[in-house]
Amino acid sequence: MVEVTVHPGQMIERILTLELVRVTERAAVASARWRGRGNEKSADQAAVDAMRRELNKLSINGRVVIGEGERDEAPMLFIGEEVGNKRGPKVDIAVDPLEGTTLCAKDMPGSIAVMAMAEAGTLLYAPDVYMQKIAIGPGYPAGVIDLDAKPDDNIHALAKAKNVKASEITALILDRPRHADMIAAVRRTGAAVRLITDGDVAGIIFTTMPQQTGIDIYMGIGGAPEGVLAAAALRCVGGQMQTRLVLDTDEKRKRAAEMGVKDPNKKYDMRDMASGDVIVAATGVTDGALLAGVRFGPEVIETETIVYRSATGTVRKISAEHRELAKFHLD
Ligand code: VTB
Repeated sequence: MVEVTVHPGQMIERILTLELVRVTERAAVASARWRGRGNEKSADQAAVDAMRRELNKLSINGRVVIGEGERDEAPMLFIGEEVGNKRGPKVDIAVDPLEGTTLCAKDMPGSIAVMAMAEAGTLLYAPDVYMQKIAIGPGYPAGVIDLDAKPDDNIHALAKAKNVKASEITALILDRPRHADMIAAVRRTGAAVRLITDGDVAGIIFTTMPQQTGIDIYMGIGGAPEGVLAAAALRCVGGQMQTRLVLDTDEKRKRAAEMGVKDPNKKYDMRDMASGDVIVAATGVTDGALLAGVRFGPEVIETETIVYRSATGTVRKISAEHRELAKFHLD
């Protein structure tokens, strides 16, 4: 018989991996009831309620570092809120109970319930502002991409590292007017641009599985909380990511400073955003390239979840059939 020695700290993490899956499953099911109803607020609220309820059952001493907003504006899962039953390890919690609220409200592909849990003090405490981001998946030499390089230079450097022509590269970019110049510059290299209307956490994760998704690189400006969640996932499988907070007003600089941001122009890399051991779980709400959405049957609810663990680099896809439906607190 093979003996497996598990470090006590790792044991907690291993057990919590499945606990995290339960949390995102509940949030996904709750918000999936609101798919296609045109009501972003209710879809988000349902996910928040479910996620908070489950988080508070976990044997952790958790603190929300990425949440629904600051205390005065978010009654639940606000930044700084303590979660868990206090009988476990000290951990940082980053949540986006419904990433892609608009996608869910319109029943469009790609909305997910996502969260990360990490050793206390290791996730970037990021204000809810915009963030410049660039990311690629694993397998490239360090320093191939640079947030401050021109988009076309990044495409050419990546093509060279991949040993293909620029025309064989596909970049994923959020479809926003602010990205018009970037999109044009990427297309001028011959590379393709896939535009998404929302959901750049999944968008960045796409770069880690180019064979499946067809995406080689993500670039553009999205939310900072979403950036930290994506960095945590990338930490588990490898890849490169660089970001910078967009602190373009005194008010934003002040808020960031209060949250511990010393240098407002700092260029963060993946490890600045997620420096310790981390677990990330995401459950599909609507169908998407990463995950299938929730399926409601007469007696069974099905979910699909992906869970990443940095300590071992293990990625699990968990397809679940739920038969005890009372646990979802659906009316
Ligand atoms: C970004 C992106 C998110 O919303 O925050 C975006 O990171 C909002 O961008 O994934 P705009 O302000 O330009 O609309 C998402 O797409 C979904 O929350």
